[in-house]
Amino acid sequence: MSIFKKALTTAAVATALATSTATIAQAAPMRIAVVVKALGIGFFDAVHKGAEEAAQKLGNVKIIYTGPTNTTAEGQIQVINSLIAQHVDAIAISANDQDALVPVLKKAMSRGITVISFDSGVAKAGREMQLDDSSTPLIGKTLIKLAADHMPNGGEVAVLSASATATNQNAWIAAMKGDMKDYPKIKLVSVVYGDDLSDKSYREAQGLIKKYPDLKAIIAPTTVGIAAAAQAVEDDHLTGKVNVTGLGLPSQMAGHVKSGASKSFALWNPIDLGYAATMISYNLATHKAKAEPGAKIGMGRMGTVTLDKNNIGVMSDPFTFNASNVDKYAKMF
Ligand code: RAM
Repeated sequence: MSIFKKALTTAAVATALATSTATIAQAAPMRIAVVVKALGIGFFDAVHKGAEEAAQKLGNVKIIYTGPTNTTAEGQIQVINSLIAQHVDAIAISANDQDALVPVLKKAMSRGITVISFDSGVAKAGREMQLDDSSTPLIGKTLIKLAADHMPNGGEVAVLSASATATNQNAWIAAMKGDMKDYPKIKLVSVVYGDDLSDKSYREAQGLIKKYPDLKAIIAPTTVGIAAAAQAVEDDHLTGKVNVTGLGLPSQMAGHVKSGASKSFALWNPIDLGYAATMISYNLATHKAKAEPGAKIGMGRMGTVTLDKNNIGVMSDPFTFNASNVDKYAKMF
């Protein structure tokens, strides 16, 4: 009897152990690292919000939101090495340099980590796919049109960008330059870089204002740059003379639209971007989808993204904000 009892107990213990091991295996969350250009940028805080929303929806997914303190490739390389050491399941990165990150991201992929870039892309060899915020030609057209709409007689414009190696800003500026043929009366006098740092962007904007007294518009295709430039225009009492436009966050630009420093600007929804990048990372890491030309990859409530021959897909169109709608969106991002 006692032997029988013991046998039962052993079986019960074995079952309990097997169950708890299964529970533990199932309970380990998938870790998706969202690596941004730098911490402290409002745009990426909104991306983070969307990533958390996707993780909640998926369940059993943990977001590691991280990035360097400055928008440098060196800083991102350090961050990625640490994520490799932690054996994360996936990395979704907005790159400070499309080439410099390739070796370390190749290393990540060789260790079985899913790697995608979003927003600011990595060269093909360093990622499985790239999720563009919006179509590059469309952003180029939008940027110059935003300025031109308020320059009936043409004149001088300057660009205040993020870092000189940012893949996304460089592509948008190149597209915009191509579209300037449709605006023969508008002259691009300078392109300067504020590195997505508020104080540097502010100083660069002041430098442009000083150097080009006839400047009609500053086009800043960066949320940090556009807000800093609008502040510089207000502080220098040039509202109405220099129009600040480009890509901005409604929450940071509403006051500048009210002051008149910015007539209008554009952006896509950065919360959707973080959500979509997380959904894609999950689908690739769980092998529910494969990044290859022509593939349609699920993005949850955002539908699917179709990859081109370079494994690049586009999320959505940019949207224009002005005095009529900025307050509504300022509450969101
Ligand atoms: C900044 C960043 C980001 C860019 C936006 C528009 O927040 O440079 O990469 O997409 O601006």
